[in-house]
Amino acid sequence: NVMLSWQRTAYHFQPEHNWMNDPNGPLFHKGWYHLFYQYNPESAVWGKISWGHAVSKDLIHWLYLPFAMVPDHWYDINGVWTGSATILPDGQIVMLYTGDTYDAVQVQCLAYPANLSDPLLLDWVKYSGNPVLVPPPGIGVKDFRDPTTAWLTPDGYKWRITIGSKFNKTGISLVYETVDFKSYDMLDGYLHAVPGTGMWECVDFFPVSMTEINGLDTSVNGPGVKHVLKASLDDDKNDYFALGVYDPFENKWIPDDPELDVGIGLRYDYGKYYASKTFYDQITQRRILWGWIRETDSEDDDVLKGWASVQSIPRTVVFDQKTGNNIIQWPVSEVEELRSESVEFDNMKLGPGSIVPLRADTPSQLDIVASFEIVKEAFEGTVESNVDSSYSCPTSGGAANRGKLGPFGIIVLADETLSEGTPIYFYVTNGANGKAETHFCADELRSSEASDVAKVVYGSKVPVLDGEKYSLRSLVDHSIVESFAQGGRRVITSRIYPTKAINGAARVFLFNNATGVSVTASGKIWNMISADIRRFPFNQL
Ligand code: DQQ
Repeated sequence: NVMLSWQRTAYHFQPEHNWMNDPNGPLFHKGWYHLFYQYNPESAVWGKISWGHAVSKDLIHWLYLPFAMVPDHWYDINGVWTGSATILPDGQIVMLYTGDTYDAVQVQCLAYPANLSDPLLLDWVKYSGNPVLVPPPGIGVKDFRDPTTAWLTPDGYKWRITIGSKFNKTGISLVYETVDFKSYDMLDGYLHAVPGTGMWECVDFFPVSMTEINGLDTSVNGPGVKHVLKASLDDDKNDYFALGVYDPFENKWIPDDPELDVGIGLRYDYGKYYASKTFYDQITQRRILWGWIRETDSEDDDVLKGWASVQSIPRTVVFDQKTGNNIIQWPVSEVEELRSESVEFDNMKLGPGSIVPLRADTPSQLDIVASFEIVKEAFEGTVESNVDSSYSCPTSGGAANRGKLGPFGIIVLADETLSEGTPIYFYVTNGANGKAETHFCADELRSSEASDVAKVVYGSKVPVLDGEKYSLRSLVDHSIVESFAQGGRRVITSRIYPTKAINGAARVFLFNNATGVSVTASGKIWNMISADIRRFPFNQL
């Protein structure tokens, strides 16, 4: 449908047609990054899922390959669901995934590449003894899915995986041990359980270094290492994580802060982002995160436009050494290959209520970095105008709601008259204890003149440390805006549907809608060229 074609992204990964959901089994092999993904070849809505497959040299330009796996056995005939890759020390690749059986039971299955010397890993073999795991007693047959990448036990010989489930309303992660990935023992207890969080989908479990900036292989543990446990909550469709310590002898992961436990504490992303999965890139020593950006329009519109969903720009994940209780997510540096001409702004003064247009040649494809400062004295005597220490982005009314110290930020994918636009901004309040608190928000209330799309305000509090400016980065790509605050301490992905602010008609602005302070803005805005994403040229080989 030509009418909706501008919504297609220029440098985010998406298939040519039809429905995509979770990223699956990401890995690096013989010079290529591999991305598999939940894909319905039949239509633009979820259905009988196959594994789509694409490869890239740089995580940005992609070549579509034939499906890696399709539903063709009794144990996955209703869908080849989400799974993860493990690269063994001898270079073998093991893929574990969930099969939805002919009678809708969730089972775990093993697959491996037919030919490891093929850099494209075109052919996948399903193990003849599949399924390798069925739901254990006491676990619902529809509550047992999405095996993780395996990690080695301290003896260096056995492997473990975890699989999300639930018991009544408690979200749990079951742990299995194996030597050959064909037969498994279930360990007693759970890796972790959190009451009230419901079914845990797409659990991810990986170490982060507290002292180094590189990522860690999934099996690393020891002093100076924390473990991230992530669950995708089926009940509210968000990815929650927590930092903690993994004790492999007790088979337990303990959160650092029980009040920030999995499912009740921090999220990877405060916008539309789900079913994410990391992998360890052994070449560049990065832990890289993929996530599914869901649609927020109607299924009818998805069918009309012929496709649904996009993958996020892959992000590196590291421990936030400065706060000690966060992670830092940042777009992989390869995305910067797409930066072309730029415009800089330096110490631009924005008085209360000001809006300043920025020049851009490709205003729907941008990489924007901006930092803001407000005068320190402004924090004093603000209590009356910011009494609302309970400010929160989602209930705030958005960027039109003025306070003494905010909002200020950028407006992207706006049209000339600002009848459409998506403000990404900071809003500073005096917290209950008299200390300043900063909120990072993305306001979709006027992101589209279409009527049947979600229009909400996303966001959360973000720690701003002494000496830090308010800083943001937004990757703008037609109908996706991925925004990072404070160097990646908070992330908000917006899936929006502009009807006027499209292609060259889009505009970008700096704004300060605070009533009581001026802010100064500095930054840079790059036009982004399109990524090359197309079918693998087999006919040219
Ligand atoms: N999507 C897959 C499941 C997973 C869910 C099915 C999460 O394996 O739990 O398409 O989006």
